[in-house]
Amino acid sequence: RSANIGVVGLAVMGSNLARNLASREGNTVAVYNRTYARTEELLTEHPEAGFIASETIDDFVATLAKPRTAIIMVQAGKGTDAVIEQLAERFEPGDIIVDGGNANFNDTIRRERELRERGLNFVGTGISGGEEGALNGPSIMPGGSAEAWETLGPILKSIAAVAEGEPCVTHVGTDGAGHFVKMVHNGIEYADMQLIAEAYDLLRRVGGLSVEQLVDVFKDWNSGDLESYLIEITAEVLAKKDAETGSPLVDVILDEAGSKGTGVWTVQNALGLGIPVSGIGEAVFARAVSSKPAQRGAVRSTVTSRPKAPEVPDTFVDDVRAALYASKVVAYAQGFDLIVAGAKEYGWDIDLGALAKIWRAGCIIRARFLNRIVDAYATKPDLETLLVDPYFADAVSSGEDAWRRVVGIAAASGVPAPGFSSALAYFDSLAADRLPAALIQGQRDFFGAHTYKRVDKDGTFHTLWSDDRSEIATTPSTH
Ligand code: NBP
Repeated sequence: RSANIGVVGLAVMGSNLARNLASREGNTVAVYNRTYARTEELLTEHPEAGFIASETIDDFVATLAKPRTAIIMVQAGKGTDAVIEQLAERFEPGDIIVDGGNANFNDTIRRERELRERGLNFVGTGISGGEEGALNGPSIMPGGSAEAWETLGPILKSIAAVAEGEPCVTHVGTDGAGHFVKMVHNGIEYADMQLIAEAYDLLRRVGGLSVEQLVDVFKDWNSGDLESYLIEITAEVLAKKDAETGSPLVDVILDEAGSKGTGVWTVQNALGLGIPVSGIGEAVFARAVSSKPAQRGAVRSTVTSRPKAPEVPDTFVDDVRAALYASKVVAYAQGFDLIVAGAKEYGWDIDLGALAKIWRAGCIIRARFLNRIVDAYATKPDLETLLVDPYFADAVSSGEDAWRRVVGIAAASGVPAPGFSSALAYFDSLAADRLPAALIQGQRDFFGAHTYKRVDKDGTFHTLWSDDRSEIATTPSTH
């Protein structure tokens, strides 16, 4: 008996992915884990899967039919490098090594190049959906060569989530493209979660809603434009009572948010590429602020009075919903801008509409909203920003007054809403006739002779600030 696909790494993600593969018609799955006890556990618990298990990597490789195809699901970083090397030493030209872990796309670019030089196919693939997704259908974002996609595509299609009849997997682009978009996916997830958290906080602390009422609000929102996995689980988390105290669980969870790094990577790369992903940035920073108990305690004890919450309009719940929606549009617009910039920088041909399609199911940011993004790019593939797509432009402008009211109320009541307010500032920056960047250019010219351009003629100019303050042209006008 031989296997058409193998899985290396049988912790929670790998064993669930292996079970998912085994449950699909036509797949025979080989499995291997460094520590054999884990393999035995999987075999005992899931005899129905018909796994071909191996105790050694040599035996594992020997059970794979050619071209050999193995998916690695081990800890990102050194563990992944170690397993890649073990497989590469045993694989032959044309075989395919897939890394389904949360690799940094720069590592994926390097690994792909090194393995290509050895005649092997390497496919770094983003897999989203957590444990549940791995088992029942994740959203899958593979990079790598078109040749590898030919073999791997049908296998991945067989296990992916399905949205409106289509499997949530597409060949995103070459080498690191898959892991790059998975990184941005996670960044958008951070922004989305932060915005939902701000909506909750404002409605509770300023709007005076109880946690029980908030459960209903989020359930209601989940039946409209905001319908999404994250809104749905928000209602579930809020509805959960702590068994020990009887309080809502959210009130006994320590308010310090952790992270595993993909949000930070997204922002670091955006900074390098000059893309303002302020929504994702604020979300990463908000988690960082929350995790500074000493600073928070010090400031809390210094601040003697907090603003009194202002009166809120009767429409406050709807206002917050509109602010959330508009801010979410901004966060996604920024995330897609980053993907466009990454594609240009690294030479990937990424179909943004196809990407929005594969995020409609299986992954953490799955949402009804993504259909609108699919439509936007179908109408205009080279859209300057999602904000100018007619549907989104209308959604933002119809919620604009409410968005401004909410940001104003948040500031007046001392409830932090960095996601809502920075999204509004970003929108206002893009919409402004003139920006104070003109003054910044003047300052830069003053202290560093960095020059400036003029609105009324071509060329580059400098004012002789430390001389007679006359203006000189530093490059000849093109006229
Ligand atoms: P972990 O990230 O906890 O990794 C545990 C696995 O890595 C075990 O199989 C372990 O083998 C293996 N491993 C390690 Br650690 N070092 C190794 C080495 N040097 N050589 C061989 N194997 C090694 O597992 P996970 O949570 O299932 O995640 C797997 C991958 O999927 C990660 O890259 C993760 O970032 C990614 N991911 C996770 C999620 C999620 O929701 N958890 C979602 C999406 C993606 P052992 O049993 O012998 O120790």
